[in-house]
Amino acid sequence: MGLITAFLLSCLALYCSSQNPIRFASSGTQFAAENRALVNHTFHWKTVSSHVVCGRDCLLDSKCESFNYHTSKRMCELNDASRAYNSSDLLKLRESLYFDYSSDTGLLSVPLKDFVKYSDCSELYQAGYRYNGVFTIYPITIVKGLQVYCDLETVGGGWIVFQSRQDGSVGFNRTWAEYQSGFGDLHTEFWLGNDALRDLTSTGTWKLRVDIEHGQEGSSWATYDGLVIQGALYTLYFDHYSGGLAGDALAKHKGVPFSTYDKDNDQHITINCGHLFGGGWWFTGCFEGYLNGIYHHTDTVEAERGVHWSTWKGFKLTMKKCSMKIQREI
Ligand SMILES: [Ca+2]
Repeated sequence: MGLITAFLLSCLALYCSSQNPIRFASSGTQFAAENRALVNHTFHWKTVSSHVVCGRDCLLDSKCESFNYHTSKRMCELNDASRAYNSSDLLKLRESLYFDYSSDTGLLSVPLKDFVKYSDCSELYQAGYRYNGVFTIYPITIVKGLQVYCDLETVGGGWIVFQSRQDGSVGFNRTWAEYQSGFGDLHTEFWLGNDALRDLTSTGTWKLRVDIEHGQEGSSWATYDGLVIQGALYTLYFDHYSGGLAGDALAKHKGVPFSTYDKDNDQHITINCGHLFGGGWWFTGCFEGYLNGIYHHTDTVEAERGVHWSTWKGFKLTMKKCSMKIQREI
């Protein structure tokens, strides 16, 4: 254990002054090629906090000759071979680092400008990306690029996630301006932003998928075809509910503008729904489905006071996890 700590500390000390390469005291130096990964030779993988930890694990395993570290997924892959005799297995892969013990490995780094600019997550999926993570996409309507969380693992691959609740770590009772520009952490809980949603759905045809998970009661989903978020009030439009077992809890929200506690566009004359239910949404008077509500760690709540999809589990069971995502229809 002391030995491992010594390895790690010496490594971290050097890492502070130089990101590349990683040097382990008296045990060799690992050289990195950026945006590269060796495929077909992985014998062990796990999530770790950094590529330095991955390097240590490789060093301590006599079978390990090289490793990949996927930065967005924090995934460490140990390989039982290196690129030396397997050059065709060394792929270009954005947001991945490939390390081995050859000092010229760094020459194989691929600059970001050499990558295709993908316009959405389904293009990433088609290009072979299979791990969920944060990517920059370049939609026609957002030329400067947009950082998004791509769901590349759910069936039908390649979804731009625009809403995520996982553990209640981010509050969703926010202002109109915050819902406009987005808030939270793309790696955990967030709202991507109404401006981005409107820009994205202003061209092409989009599918919406809603994933909900209660814990005790299991999980479900719903899909909609022809999603558009439109106009100054980010009005919700879609063609129709197209699948899933969760039921159509957005039926009454079709054609309804967005509201927050500081901008009441809802259909209830006397109540400010955003204020009463603590979150922004396409409130009618007030909701059938509502995934931006107050997060609770309990299984049930006072009716309507949590995160609900009423057509699945009514207004008392509050969701533990949920996400909303869009995909360009081919
Ligand atoms: Ca009102």
